[in-house]
Amino acid sequence: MSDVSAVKAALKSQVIETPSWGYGNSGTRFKVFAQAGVPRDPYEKLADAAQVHRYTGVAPKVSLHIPWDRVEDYPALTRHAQDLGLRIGTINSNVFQDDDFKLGSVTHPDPTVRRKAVDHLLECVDIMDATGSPDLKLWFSDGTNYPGQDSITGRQDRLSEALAEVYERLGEDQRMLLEYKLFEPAFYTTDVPDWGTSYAHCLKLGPKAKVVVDTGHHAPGTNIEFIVAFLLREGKLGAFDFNSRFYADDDLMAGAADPFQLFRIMHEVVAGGGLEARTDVNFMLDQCHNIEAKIPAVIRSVTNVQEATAKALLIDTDALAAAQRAGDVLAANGVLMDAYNTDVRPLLAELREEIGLDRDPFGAYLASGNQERIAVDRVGGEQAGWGA
Ligand code: AOS
Ligand code: ZN
Ligand code: ZN
Repeated sequence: MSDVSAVKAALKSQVIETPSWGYGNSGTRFKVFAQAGVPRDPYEKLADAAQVHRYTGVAPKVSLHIPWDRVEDYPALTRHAQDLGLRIGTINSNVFQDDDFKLGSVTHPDPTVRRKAVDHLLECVDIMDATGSPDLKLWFSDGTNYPGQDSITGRQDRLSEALAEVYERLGEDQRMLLEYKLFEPAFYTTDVPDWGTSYAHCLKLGPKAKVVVDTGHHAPGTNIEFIVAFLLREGKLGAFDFNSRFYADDDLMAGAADPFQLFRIMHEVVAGGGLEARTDVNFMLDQCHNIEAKIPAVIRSVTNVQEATAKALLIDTDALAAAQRAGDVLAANGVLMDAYNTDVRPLLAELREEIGLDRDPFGAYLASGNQERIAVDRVGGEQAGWGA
């Protein structure tokens, strides 16, 4: 696509969903560094997300996490979101922070523990009904640490049974997003370790079950864009959890470690129709900001995703197709690199101006005084949940 107005229209319609836990304190298992002004409850997390949306214009959805964002009154939380110009996005389930889940949740050998886990997932669907959330995200930390610890096949059977029960509970317009992760916290087997496992379960479940690609959840060197292209072609790419990694599941800002990879991913997204409403791909961030200021870090992540998207949209697809048909390897690669090497910041600045925003969301936020205000107003902000 090289028509600038079409590029801008596509960029304006892209929605990037931000995670509630990205606004709270977080850390590693070694230390959680508390920051001044972090939200004290889910209401304040939404207020921070509203700041990101206010300056970027493309982040009106917020992922919640249960129980970290558990409240008494979900309709009230939903109204609060609406008042801030937001909507509640994905509901993230948590079956990994309870002592009962030491040996697994939905794959646990004991049926009473499995029941508890499935009940939590069903509760998350109830919350979706109350908040109008379209997606339930499932990430299972389930797995084993030692050969022989449990039956790999038996655990797949239990997983399948649990997923089927939750799938049945989904409403007409609700989806289930199944995330995979190579390892951690389980170090020998993980029950949903890769896209193939997630895809196979989703395929069996039906059209409302889709795969989530968390960019930090692969072995080093994995070609993530291939996975993206494959899943999109099969109609099974439900969402991204964008973040950056240097080593494992680092959860650093999207586009910080390897902007070229993010561009390659977005190229496959654009080529496969993933920006079109019909494919319903949810562009979420899944990050924690351990040492950097949180709201500006989320703003930067959003603009990094936008920049990668803009570059992907600028690819001269006619020239690319011609070079590919002619078998001209260098020309084809050159077309891609031309787009990647384009400075899209002026285009994005122009686009923001067109919708009444500051050209520089990061600078405008820093100049707004919000950061200083929340540092004074909020005392005793809470931990996001990670490292808790
Ligand atoms: C865990 O490693 C995952 O990336 C999940 O997406 C997790 O559910 C999320 O970070 C919040 O719970
Ligand atoms: Zn994730
Ligand atoms: Zn992760």
